[in-house]
Amino acid sequence: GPAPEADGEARAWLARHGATFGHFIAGKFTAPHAGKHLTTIEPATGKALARIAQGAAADVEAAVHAARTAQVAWAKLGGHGRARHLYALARMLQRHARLFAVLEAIDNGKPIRETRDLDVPLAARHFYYHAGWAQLQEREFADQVPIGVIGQIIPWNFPLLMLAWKIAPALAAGNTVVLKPAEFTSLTALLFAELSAEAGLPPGVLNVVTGDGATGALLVESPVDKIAFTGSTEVGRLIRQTTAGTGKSLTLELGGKSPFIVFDDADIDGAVEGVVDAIWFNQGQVCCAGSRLLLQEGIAETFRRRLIRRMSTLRVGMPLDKAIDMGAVVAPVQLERIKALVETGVKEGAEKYQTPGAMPAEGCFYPPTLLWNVHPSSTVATEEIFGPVLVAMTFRTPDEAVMLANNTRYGLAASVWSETIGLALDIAPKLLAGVVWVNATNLFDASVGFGGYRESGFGREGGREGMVEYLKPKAWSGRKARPKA
Ligand code: TXE
Repeated sequence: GPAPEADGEARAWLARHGATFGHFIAGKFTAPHAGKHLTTIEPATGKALARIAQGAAADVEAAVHAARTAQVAWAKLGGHGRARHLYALARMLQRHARLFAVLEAIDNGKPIRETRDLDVPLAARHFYYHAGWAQLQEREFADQVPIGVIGQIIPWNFPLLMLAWKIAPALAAGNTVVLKPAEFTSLTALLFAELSAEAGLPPGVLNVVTGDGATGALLVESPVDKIAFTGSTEVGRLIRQTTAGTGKSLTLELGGKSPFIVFDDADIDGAVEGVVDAIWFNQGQVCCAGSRLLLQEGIAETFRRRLIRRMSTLRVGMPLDKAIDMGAVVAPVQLERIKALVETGVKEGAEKYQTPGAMPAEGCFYPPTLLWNVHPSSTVATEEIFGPVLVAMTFRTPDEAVMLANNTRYGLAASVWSETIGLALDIAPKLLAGVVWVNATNLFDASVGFGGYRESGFGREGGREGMVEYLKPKAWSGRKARPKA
């Protein structure tokens, strides 16, 4: 196979910082006020990778202050001025694409092929796209003003891409940001912040405060004007409670248990490839992963056989190996969670199939897994597993498919597979999901609003609707001044 991607530049960057990082506040690295750090590991080896600062109240306060100070000038710069900065950030990402892709793979455990071909280019695309909105802002959003200072909390599954989804629209609209990356995966955010300063972004426009959930909670309680959160439904609920009655705006992008529905007349091989992408992309750590496979009875057996055959060709291995299909899951705690849920599934009566190939001995590896014959009300059919585990059920009629698909507290995404366009068009509107893909899965674009229904949250990211989340309407009227007597 091809040689593994070289990691020299990423290791050199870590070494230059002594593998120890402060917060990034007002344009520079700042040692944490209380002097506390957390150690992050490399999921593929289990070895210590870096020390990140554990943000305390004084750190959050300093970051919010820096963002507040910078916001007036950033808004005054106007749409055209901000667009120049967003273009510069997009070009910076492209210039350092390799470094970002390698660092992300090392820090998160995901395959280099994915960070190189998806995470980094999609992040760059997000900045280019939102530079366009900044250009149009005065005209397209004439009666709207920026919200102010935004606190943004992101998860570990797409660290750099979620950073882009959060900060590109916020900055385009004239807000400034305090970003709290996930404690497992803060490195690409720190690299981004450092390089954004080199690319000329004014100090205080983007601040990064690292730390665990306690730091996130401090940011939620700080005097920001809005919180934008992506993460677990449980933490989302907490944040909604904390912000209630404070006047802070809020958007939440939470968990999912998205259905992947295959009808008897579907292109079976196409749908099998779709499943691979839906649940084994990014080790299944995708909020909109097609994690519930709903098969119409007539093809269920054929589908099972072809899927298991396809699973046997999937390779699990080291993230920097360009020939692998799946890398490591993000952390030991997530690995244990996945193992426990699969055991529960088996206890509840499911048949378990796993990819038989060898896996690296150390690190957080888990094989592609299929749980067959799962009962719709069982734990594994209802709980988000957030790992490479697919659960399968069957249905007889289209109505039954819709009922099963909607039998969840979530509503992020859904995927429908059929060669009968009339059937697909009949089903799609009945699915309670923010996005429905037909004969496709995991299609993302900066120009399309992404977000959930029900307990998957509210608010949209991307598109015009995503810009609106970072603006507030301002009615503006008055009378002509009287001529002086
Ligand atoms: O998420 P958390 P965890 C789901 C998925 C996964 C489970 C647990 O099912 O198995 O959540 O993951 C910060 N106030 N998703 O525990 O805790 C935290 O530091 C403010 C789905 O890692 O929600 C991190 O930056 N912030 C999901 C971010 O919230 C708090 C992506 C997300 O971590 C906080 C991630 C608090 N009280 C997990 N507690 C998706 N929808 O994509 C934690 N945080």
